[in-house]
Amino acid sequence: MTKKALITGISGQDGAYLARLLLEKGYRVIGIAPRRGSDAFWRLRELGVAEDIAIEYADMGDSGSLLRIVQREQADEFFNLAAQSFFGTSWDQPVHTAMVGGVGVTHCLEAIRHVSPHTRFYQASTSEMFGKVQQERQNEHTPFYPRSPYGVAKLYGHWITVNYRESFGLHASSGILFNHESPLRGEEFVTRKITLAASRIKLGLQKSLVLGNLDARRDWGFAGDYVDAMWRMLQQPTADDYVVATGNTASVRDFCRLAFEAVDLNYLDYVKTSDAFLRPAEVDVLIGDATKAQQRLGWASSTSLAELVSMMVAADLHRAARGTPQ
Ligand code: NAP
Ligand code: G4F
Repeated sequence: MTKKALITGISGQDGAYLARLLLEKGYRVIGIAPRRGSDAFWRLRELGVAEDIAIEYADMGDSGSLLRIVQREQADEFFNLAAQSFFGTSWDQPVHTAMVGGVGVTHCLEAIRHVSPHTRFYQASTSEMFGKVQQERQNEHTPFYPRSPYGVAKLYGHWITVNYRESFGLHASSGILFNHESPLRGEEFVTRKITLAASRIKLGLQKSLVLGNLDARRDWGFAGDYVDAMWRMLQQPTADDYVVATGNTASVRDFCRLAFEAVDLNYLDYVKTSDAFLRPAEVDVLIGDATKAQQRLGWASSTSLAELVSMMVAADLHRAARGTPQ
């Protein structure tokens, strides 16, 4: 029997990779998106899957729009990837961030609970919930300490998922994913900002790159690997929460060095810093312990940071040469 999956955040980085993975597995995929401009689905086009996905328009702030889709489709699986996911914007629009990434999760769970309780649910939780880290390596038992309105909203989304699982017996899992990147990453995030700039500088289209905190450290993996972990969570007999990470950490400075080396340049000649890109409260270092995901899901990251950087630089060189940012 063909399985059916609903994906919110279909136009985002993870939405595109997850949709491709599920299509490869023979799923019927229905993407949920807020109505935006005509270019919203460039990632789906880039992966060559845009024509294979049905799009339904709904907003995370509009419970009725989500309820109607959940009721009509009676999907096997529901992946909630929608969020205002940029740390910076979460300080400018904290209430909107909470509505989409926090309360919106409850709208999804309420719809499933009342009109499609057999639907398995995945919540896109985040390592930002660990924020000011309370343990050197963060796992499912590490206390949370979010450092932004985004992290706080996601913490609500995480706990409401746990709560609906425990209260109503829903198959609802929370994936606590560490940073994952790809050529489809939004340009506002530091990795893509760096790979795009290195490519443009190499081609003479840009002179320098201005960043904020070069000493922040992240556990960076490849998004294509991480969506596989999401899928594996929903194939388990019982729902649970899992940390998904590479287990390695590197600084923004390290990422710059690798990206500029990939185009035979020295980042020290081009990278500048400005206080304008510093954050009111920083997450200094993240490093995940994905032992549980390895043991129970059989999942492991299979892309090194160097491979990730060269994949992103290659894509951005191609785009820069073509004259398009995407
Ligand atoms: P992304 O590229 O920013 O995608 C977010 C998606 O949410 C976009 O499709 C966006 O649509 C949609 N969205 C925003 N506001 C919405 C609303 N009001 N109603 C419906 N949809 C809305 O993020 P991503 O990197 O793919 O990440 C996917 C999810 O995983 C997010 O929830 C993120 O917080 C979480 N996460 C990401 C990482 C990471 O490192 N990438 C790590 C941990 C957790 P528009 O573009 O049209 O606004
Ligand atoms: O790339 P970033 O903006 O990602 P951040 O804040 O870690 O959040 C991402 O990963 C989370 C998972 O942990 C997701 F939940 C979230 O949705 C998002 O996908 O920043 C990474 C680091 C920060 O420490 C930041 O201060 O890079 C530092 N940084 C230094 N200069 C910069 C810049 N970040 C950005 N965006 N732009 C800069 O110029």
